[in-house]
Amino acid sequence: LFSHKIVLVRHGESEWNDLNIFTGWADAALNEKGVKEAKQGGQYLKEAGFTFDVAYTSVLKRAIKTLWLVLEEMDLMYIPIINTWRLNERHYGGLQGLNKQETVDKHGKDQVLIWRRSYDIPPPECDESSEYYPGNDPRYANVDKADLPFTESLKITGERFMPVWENEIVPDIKAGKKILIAAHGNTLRALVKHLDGISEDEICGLNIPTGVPLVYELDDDLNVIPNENAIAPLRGLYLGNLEDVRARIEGVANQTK
Ligand code: DG2
Repeated sequence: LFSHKIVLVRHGESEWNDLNIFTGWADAALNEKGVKEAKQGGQYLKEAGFTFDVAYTSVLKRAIKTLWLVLEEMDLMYIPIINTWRLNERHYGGLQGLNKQETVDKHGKDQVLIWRRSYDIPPPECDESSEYYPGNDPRYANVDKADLPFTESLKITGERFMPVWENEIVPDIKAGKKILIAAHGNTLRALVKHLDGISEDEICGLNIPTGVPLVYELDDDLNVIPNENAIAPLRGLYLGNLEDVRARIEGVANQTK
């Protein structure tokens, strides 16, 4: 049986993750802990004998830097890197720059959970004059204005990432290339929802930890071959100590207690 392996990794902890601030398309840097997590992730991949032919990431520095650190640990800095805004984090609209706990205090835990984790309810929009509207950021000058969001639900995030998945990544996988994707909490939630066929209800309870490589084995039709040590509802395998991974998943959930 011929199978393909694909590895996903959320960036290491960012300065805004640590400050518990909604980030979205804001370009927060990795902090020291995040740098360590990224290097550790690279070490796990190296020790497990992984190698890659091409890597995909967003145009946000926390994911890009994570990818660089992973590739450096693996001595793979020469492979091509494809940066695409379509892998950016979900745009958090009017919540970007706000503290998550303060937002709970103001709007209530249930409302914030809907904004963070519901499938198709987007957070409030940001203003067109806001520094967080991507139309005001030169890095998106070449993107069709109609594609630039004022806010995004998880559903919209998945829909704008899917063209890259279908038209670039799937053909690469089918051509036998080994792919690494360094992205974000919610872009990866959208991708694993697709890969694992997770329902709209179940995706609300799913949190992705920072800096932990997540390995998927796919058959020739790109269906997931479930790993026996996967943490449900995922069917892919997190590398590293699974107790530690579970604790980190809890930590993400607890950002808005
Ligand atoms: C976080 C995810 O994105 O936040 O935008 O604040 O993965 O880029 O750090 P990331 C953000 P939650 O949806 O988990 O609140």
